[in-house]
Amino acid sequence: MNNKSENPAYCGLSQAQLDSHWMPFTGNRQFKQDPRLIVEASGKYYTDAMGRKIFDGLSGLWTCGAGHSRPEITEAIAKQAKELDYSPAFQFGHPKSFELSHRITQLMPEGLNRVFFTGSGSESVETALKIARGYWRKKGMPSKTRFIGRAKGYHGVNFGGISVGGIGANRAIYGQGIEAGHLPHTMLQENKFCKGMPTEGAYLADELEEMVALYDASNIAAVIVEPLAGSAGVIPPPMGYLKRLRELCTKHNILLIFDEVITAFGRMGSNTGSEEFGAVPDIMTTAKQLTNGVVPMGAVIAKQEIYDTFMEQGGPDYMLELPHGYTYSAHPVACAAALATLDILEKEQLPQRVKGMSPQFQEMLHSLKGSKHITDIRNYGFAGALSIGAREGQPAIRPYEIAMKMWEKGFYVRYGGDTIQLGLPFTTELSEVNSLINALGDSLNEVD
Ligand code: PXG
Repeated sequence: MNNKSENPAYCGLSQAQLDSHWMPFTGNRQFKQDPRLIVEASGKYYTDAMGRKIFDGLSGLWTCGAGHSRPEITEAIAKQAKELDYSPAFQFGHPKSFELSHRITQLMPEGLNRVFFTGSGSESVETALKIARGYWRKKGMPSKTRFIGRAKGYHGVNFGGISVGGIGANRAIYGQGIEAGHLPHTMLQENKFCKGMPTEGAYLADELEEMVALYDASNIAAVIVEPLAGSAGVIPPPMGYLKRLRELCTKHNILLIFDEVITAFGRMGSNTGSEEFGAVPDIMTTAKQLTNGVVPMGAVIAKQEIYDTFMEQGGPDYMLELPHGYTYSAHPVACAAALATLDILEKEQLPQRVKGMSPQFQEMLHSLKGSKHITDIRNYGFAGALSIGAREGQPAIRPYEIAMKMWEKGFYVRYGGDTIQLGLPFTTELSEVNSLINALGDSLNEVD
């Protein structure tokens, strides 16, 4: 069919309409020649423009673990929009944000009990970095401004986030960021095909001592890491690594920030990665699963001592203690979506379900070892990734080709860099894992 507007794959869109949207993290030129349009979602499945059902193998973008179009959430949103569609975020409040913040603190490791709302993961990261710098000023240590991130880390796309982030392609064209150093990543050769947490690599946390020797702790505000690195391709922490980082941060009086935008609210089989891996940060960043992806929202959770420091050093009561916030911080509709999401996670015991089923997911995923092109497999909870060997001269093309084969077979998986990533919906059945893994095996074979 030559006329695009008559081709059902285009949903009646003209080329001009397609061209007008500059899509995020997308090969725009390629997409607009052959768009992959999704028109509906329900439970664990999408419907594409051609009416095909497609299994959601990444829960949206790690967002929709409880499944799509949950009536509990959509009804809560509709009710909230009718009752109070928006309320000013600054100097006024609405009851649901307080209900939600208190609810979130109950899911947090002990001591993290002050919640600041944002509109996304990137905003959560910027907020956490600003709180960290502001905190040291309030403490009378204004030289503590540098951040330490980690190679392969992903902390969103704002300037602070890409500066502490360790994915070169996301930084390369943007020039100078903020002062940051980077710990080495933890993907060791000897940990290839490791199931769950690798045993080797805790010593890599000791590199922080080198950074302290180089920059001096008096100049370092915080260390920020993902407990499990998501975007770089599901890199679980080596056993003992996060505890060691915690000890070193405490020893040197450096704040520890866990970026749990992917790991919080169930995906690891616990409420948080912190709980699952047994190390407690000073500040945690979250987003994504908080509202099941239905309305944009993030939350930054800080230790009370950090909050108290801002309050004590805040001057007269009418003064702002933290000159920071977003028009959409604690948006009432987002709060309603989050409360309904947390109800579902709790009622259906979804983190526990993930924990119970993750050994089977692990075994099925690792059954792909030995398949064509696979150079590594990693997993934890309901997160998994395959590393794909590069075709000579065309480094990133094979994961794309594999993901497109999967799409043709009725499975959405994420491709990026040299990886294929899986983030199963929390309600996935074993039979669905089985079909997904079989389709992956076939797709790997079909690609040169
Ligand atoms: N921190 C972490 C750890 C993330 O994973 C962000 C911050 C930024 O969140 P926002 O809401 O600003 O996008 C993220 C986002 C992938 C993938 O394929 C991961 C993310 C986003 C899109 C795709 O792994 N993570």
